[in-house]
Amino acid sequence: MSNLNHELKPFVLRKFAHNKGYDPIKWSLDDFPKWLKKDVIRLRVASTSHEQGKIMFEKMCLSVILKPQQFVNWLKDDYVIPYEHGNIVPSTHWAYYDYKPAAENFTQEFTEALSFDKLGIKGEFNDETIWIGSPGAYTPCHYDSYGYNLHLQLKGTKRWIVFPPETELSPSRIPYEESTIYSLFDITGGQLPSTGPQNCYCIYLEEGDLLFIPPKWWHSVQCFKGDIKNGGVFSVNKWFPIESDEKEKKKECIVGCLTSLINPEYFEDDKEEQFTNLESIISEVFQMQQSLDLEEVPLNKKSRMEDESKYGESKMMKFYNEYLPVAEKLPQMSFDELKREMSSNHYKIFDKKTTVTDKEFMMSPIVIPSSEDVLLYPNNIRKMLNAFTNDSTLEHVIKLMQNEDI
Ligand SMILES: O=C(O)CCC(=O)C(=O)O
Ligand SMILES: [Fe+2]
Repeated sequence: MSNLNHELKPFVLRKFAHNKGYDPIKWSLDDFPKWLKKDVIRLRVASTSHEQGKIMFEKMCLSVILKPQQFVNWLKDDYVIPYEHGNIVPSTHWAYYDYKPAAENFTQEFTEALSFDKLGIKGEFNDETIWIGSPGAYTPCHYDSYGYNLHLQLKGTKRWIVFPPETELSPSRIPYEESTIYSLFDITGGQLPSTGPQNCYCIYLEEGDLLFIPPKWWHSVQCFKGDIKNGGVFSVNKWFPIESDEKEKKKECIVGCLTSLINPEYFEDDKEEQFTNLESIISEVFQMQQSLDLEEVPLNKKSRMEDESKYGESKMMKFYNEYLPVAEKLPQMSFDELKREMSSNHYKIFDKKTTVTDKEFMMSPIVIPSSEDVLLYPNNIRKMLNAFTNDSTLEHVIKLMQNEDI
């Protein structure tokens, strides 16, 4: 990344949606079924009792398929999800309809009305992403490979814990998700590293607030308070591309290939065909890059994109400089304060050793994980994969791969 933006900090613009007269801020979650173009939805479900150290990655949650109206009713406590060990209700479990590309799942009318263009923030693609959850639902700590992020809160309240990129949070590509680098620290359970910088930022996003997250900042996000009428926590975000994404795409391609090579499930299929696929993916990405390299110029001098101020880092800087003077900075928090924040309020966090007999814990039906992806890999394999997919390893690999002599 160029040094143009290494000093960027996250900020929040309170009531941005209201100030911009953004229509969706007035919508009701009751209309959720009307917005969708699908008859059923898939939710990620887990217990609101958080066992310390057990990060509820997607594959560890229960996957539940509901009709959209059932989800709306469930959020209001007017419907129960039947499950073999007892009913799933919002007081014992959370549910998250998360990470859903708007264009793929919602009607054109909805997608257009929700576009960030309507906030005066024009983007190159229509790739707004939708998140609707109940209090307690969370996305484990991670950073995103591409671009910078604008996240807009529409209903309810969400807590964001944000860490600078240099924080030593044990990045891992297991469990694998394209363009997501997870931390192995259970931030939701208040577990934090004892080495490296010991500070983070913590903010509660309320209805209408827009959060700016600079490239590569870690974040741990949890639905906190549901909308008064509907019980849901609803937000929409968009990642805006920057020039260095081209290089990130190559890294992601290599990570995808390495991960699939060691994934046990992968070996069950026809190996030969898989390897041919991997080879063609790699050469496609690198060929694409070669043609870009020919016209490559230093990115901070001249953008490949036709209108410099419209896309990429210069667009980000324009947005940053325009809004920083009116923005609210995220309050800084020491790790000790964060631990207190996580243990003091809101959610039940249990230490496995000391609370097995806790009544509340026993009464809450524990969701059986569908598959514990993280545990599928022996420790050494996980370590090896993370070493090979470490950012500086990948930088070096790309240099070597571009060297025609080898
Ligand atoms: O809202 C969430 O649960 C996660 C959001 C997120 O990771 C993002 O906007 O990049
Ligand atoms: Fe993210």
